[in-house]
Amino acid sequence: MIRLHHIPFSRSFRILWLLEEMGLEADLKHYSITDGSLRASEFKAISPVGRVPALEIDGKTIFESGAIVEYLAETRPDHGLGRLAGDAERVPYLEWLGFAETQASILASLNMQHLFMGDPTPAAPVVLKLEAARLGATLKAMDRTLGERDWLLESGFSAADTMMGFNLFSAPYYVAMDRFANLAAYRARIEARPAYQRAREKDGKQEFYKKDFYAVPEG
Ligand SMILES: N[C@@H](CCC(=O)N[C@@H](CS)C(=O)NCC(=O)O)C(=O)O
Repeated sequence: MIRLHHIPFSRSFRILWLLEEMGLEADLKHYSITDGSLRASEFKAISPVGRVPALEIDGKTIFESGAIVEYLAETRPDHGLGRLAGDAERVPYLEWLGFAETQASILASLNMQHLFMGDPTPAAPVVLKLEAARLGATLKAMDRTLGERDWLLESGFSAADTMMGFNLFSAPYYVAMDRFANLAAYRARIEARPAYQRAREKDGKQEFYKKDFYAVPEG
């Protein structure tokens, strides 16, 4: 039995999508970011700071999406989605796995300030502006790469692309994407993948974003 601890539209979608790419069926255990379920002691025993994703598989429980992606790619090499030690693209593969979390940490900060902080702790416009600009810089770097190839790696689709299954879908809430034509084409290629489509059908309804775009407030 494989069980994915999951919140719709969050980083756990990366794993849901990768499992679909590998044809692995998982039981989904749903949480909400606001109802306290991530703070329950049973979940903290699985994920020490109460974050998703966590994956139960092969008699192990694994937290951290990058570690889960790498574990799945290494233990299921027949799918060819990892770039294992010795592969010519091992270094860019690892770079993109890490890059995804650099980018996601900016998104998490924007989510926290725009969506989850209440009135007693208003977000500083200058910080929001800086974070949106830093996010834009990461998107520009990706857009440049994707002008040269269809997927993050020259050799083709890999598990590194599934790490973007959170980032690329959250970023448009904070950064106008119309200046990133290559990213738009990349997103369309992602959305055309049957495994991605199956994962979205299983994902569930996102509960964070109430507007289409969160502009930097005046101040
Ligand atoms: N680096 C971790 C980050 C996990 C993470 O922060 N997940 C978010 C959802 S995208 C979460 O569970 N947040 C709950 C919280 O911050 O309380 C990973 O990639 O798995």
